[in-house]
Amino acid sequence: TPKLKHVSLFRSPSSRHGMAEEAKKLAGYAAVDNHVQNNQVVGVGSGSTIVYAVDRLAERVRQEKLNIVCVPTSFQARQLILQHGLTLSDLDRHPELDVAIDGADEVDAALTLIKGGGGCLTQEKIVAGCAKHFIVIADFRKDSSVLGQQWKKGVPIEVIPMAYVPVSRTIAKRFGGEAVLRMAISKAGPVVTDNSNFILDWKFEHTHNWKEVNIAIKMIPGVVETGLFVGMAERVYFGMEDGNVGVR
Ligand code: ABF
Repeated sequence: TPKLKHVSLFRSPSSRHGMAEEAKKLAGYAAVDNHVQNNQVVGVGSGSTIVYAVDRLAERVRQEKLNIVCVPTSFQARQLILQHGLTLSDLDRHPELDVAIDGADEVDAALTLIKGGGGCLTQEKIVAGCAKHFIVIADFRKDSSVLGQQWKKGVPIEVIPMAYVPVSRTIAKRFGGEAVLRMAISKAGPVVTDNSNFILDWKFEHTHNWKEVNIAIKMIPGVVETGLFVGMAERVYFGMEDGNVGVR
């Protein structure tokens, strides 16, 4: 049999993808090191960047014997907390959090965020809203002066399933662009959130007053939550391509 040539499934660490992974780690570690202390209740976000933050949190809990309680923002976050042997709680027992740490899809100059690319926006916003400090972690690809420059998939909006058509039509009519039902990768059906709802991705055509649009969209009957996080993030850590951490 001819010897198979070794083909790596992973891209080299010098690729943009490899750099982004390093950058996520830098951001996650910085947030945990700068904002988590003993005896705190910590909100745990969702996505791939938060995985590094939870790694670091678990490491510190072990090494420094910290007493930390974690509140998840999704099923994924819950699994991460359990897999790392951290203490799992919820908002019934811990409605006030010291800090919440989460990723984002895009961050603008005013710290307005688009979140929900992973579909967990509603629980993420609830947990962030219960935290004294909401800290965001991201790699350099999420850094933007104006929303829409980096993240091209639009603003995720969680909707009650029976309302997705009227909500989509209302958004397009009032704010322009189009709000498209997010389908599962298999295309067999729509993405269903942890709350058993659907997601519309609103592909906006131009920049808006995000504070006003966020409120206006939330008032449309059938909308559960938007992925616009306005005035919530206190600090954002960006892992940079050069190995540094940028803070905004
Ligand atoms: C969550 O995960 C989301 O709000 C956002 O959509 C996403 C960011 O994921 P990643 O860290 O993988 O880019 O925080």
